[in-house]
Amino acid sequence: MAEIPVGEYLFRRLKQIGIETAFGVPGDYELALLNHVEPAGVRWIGTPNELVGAYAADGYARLKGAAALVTTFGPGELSALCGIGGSFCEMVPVLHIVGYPSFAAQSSGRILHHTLGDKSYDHYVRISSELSCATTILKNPENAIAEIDRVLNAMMFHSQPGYIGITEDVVKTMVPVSSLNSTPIKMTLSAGAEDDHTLAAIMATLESSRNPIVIVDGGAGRGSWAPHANDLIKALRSLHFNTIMGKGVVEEDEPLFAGCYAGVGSLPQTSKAVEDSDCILWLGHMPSDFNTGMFTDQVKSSTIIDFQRFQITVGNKQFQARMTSVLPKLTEAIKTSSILAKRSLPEPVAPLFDQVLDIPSSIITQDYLWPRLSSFVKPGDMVIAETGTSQVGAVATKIPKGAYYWTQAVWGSIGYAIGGAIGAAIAGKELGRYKRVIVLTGEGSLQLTVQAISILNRHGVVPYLYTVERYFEGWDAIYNDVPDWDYGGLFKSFSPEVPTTTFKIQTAAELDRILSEDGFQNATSPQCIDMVLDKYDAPGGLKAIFDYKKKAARA
Ligand SMILES: Cc1ncc(C[n+]2csc(CCOP(=O)(O)OP(=O)(O)O)c2C)c(N)n1
Repeated sequence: MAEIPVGEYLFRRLKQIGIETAFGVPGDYELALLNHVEPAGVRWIGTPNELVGAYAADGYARLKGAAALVTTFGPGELSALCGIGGSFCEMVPVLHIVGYPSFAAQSSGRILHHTLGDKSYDHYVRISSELSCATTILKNPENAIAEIDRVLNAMMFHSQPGYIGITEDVVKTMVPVSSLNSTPIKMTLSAGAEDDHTLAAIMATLESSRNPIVIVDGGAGRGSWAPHANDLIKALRSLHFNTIMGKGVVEEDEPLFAGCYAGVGSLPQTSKAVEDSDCILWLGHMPSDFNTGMFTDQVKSSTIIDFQRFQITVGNKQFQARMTSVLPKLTEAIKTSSILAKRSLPEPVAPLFDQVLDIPSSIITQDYLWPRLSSFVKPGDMVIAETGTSQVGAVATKIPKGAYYWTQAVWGSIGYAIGGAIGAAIAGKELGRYKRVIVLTGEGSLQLTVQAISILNRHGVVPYLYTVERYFEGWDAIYNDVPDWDYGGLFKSFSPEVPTTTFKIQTAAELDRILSEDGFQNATSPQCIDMVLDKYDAPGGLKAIFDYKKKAARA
């Protein structure tokens, strides 16, 4: 009977579910495991630290459906946890694999490095259990395969991180190679118990509604249901919207796309159309602060049909139904409904993108910047917007069909964008679908994980746009000051072997010129735009939210 080591089994299992690259940082407890990465046909990409590795894994999983991060026991794994927390709350399946000291060492009664000095080895898995849908430490070679498969199945089922701790000795234990083929990891959700009842309830509500709309949000992950969202929208022929978190799931160059809904942070015509609707098909509804214009949304809950991964709520009735299986059935039911077929098309609502832009005479304004990027972003681009100004501003940047956009709207951890871009760049290449990587970030955020540039520079074109934002509080406070860095110098020194170009610009005319140049648009080496904006400026949506909040506080 042919056999392979458990370590190789693990990485070959990952390859079977589409993971072709593993990210991480080596450590001595993990080296025995890392020897099995390449023999399993998986590529290793080392990252400058574990936090960047976790962000990279998250970016990779968003495109490829799952990712792996490998760290060492204690300091290594704990350094990754901010990234894993983001993957947990935003429903991104990342497998966190941690190399543990051997059982012989653990039972020696000596104090080992990377422990808390108390000869105890289960503190860290307990911490990680709060951020994972399933955890295991492989202790017994007899059930190592079953445990690996249990965690992987849970990770794909819940679309959240899993954790596998693996000791240096178990890594080497031999297992039958045939186990790889006996029971495949389940990659899709089966139908829910009440899918048919749910469909009937949705259709009854839809057919009796006057002006149904669709809002595509991000609260239910994306991987499994997003491919069905465009079909639904095309069949229903209603106005459709996205949210800050859901931006990028469906095409924005459709005539019935009507903007991003974020409470008072939306365009007036967008919020009116949403708030006047009597039936909202809300895919992955996530009513979090950043996603609702700081809770300034004004939608009657009775109008919402709320689609989540494991349940759908119609009116006040919650069904045990699976969004993934209900959406395609709903599309078919809409196509064959004679009542819906009689409906005329709604009046389009302008989502802001198509305005003619006057170039401001001097400084780059936020009102100019974000819509101007629309004509720069092309099909085949990956665009990531950092938490903060970029995330809110990018609402006014059109994402065309064939481009991939995302942002971390709930977790909101600064420094994520540049790390997430690494994973996306690798995944985009593996998929053969994406080419340029566009990172929209602020300088405070960039400074948090700036070493990521050294990895990213090897993987495509990267404009960085940076701003300073102090709209929330403390307009002149020292805590809002960020040290001045020479980004061009950094960009070069992080990867001396790659030619890089940095533009330091202050005016809208300069920005317009650079974005229009063929050489910039089709660059084959990394590009960085280091951009100065007015200290007190902010995207229109952000201004509207904070003006509204200030007025409400005074009332
Ligand atoms: C890991 C982490 N630390 C701190 C914060 C709090 N925080 C939110 S925005 C921000 C400043 C970001 O600066 P910059 O990137 O320049 O933001 P921009 O002006 O572009 O909004 C900070 C520190 C956070 N969200 N995440």
